[in-house]
Amino acid sequence: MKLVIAIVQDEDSSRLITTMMNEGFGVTKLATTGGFLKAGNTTLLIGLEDDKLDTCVGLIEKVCKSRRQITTTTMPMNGTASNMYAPYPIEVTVGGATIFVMSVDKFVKF
Ligand code: 2BA
Repeated sequence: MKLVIAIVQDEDSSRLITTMMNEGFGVTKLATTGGFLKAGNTTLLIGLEDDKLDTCVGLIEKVCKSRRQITTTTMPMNGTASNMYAPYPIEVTVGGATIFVMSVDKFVKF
């Protein structure tokens, strides 16, 4: 058995959960926050049999789109005191999805 941990964008999460449920997967949704953008994203926990892994990853890939986002970082200002920083816009491409697959030693339900 495997546990899939999939970090996806909030915009894709409802459609992905509906798709996964319709295909018979069990899904738990966690509201999470990305460390870099410090913006909300969604983490899904999906427990499944090994032979369903490719189907699961394929569904995630089909539903989740990558998007560009502008964020601001700071850079040191030349010619000023060393503790002065200026805001600086950067563009990042946010997944798709970030997927971790873990082997499950034991699965128990009461
Ligand atoms: P965030 O950490 O908010 O990152 C959002 C996007 O910002 C990333 O998209 C990436 O394109 C960019 N980014 C992240 N760190 C960066 C850095 N140090 N410099 C420049 N750009 C950077 P994704 O790679 O698609 O990641 C989307 C979200 O997936 C992340 O949100 C984070 O919540 C999660 N994630 C990604 N890689 C992870 C990992 N190795 N472990 C745990 N969570 C991860």
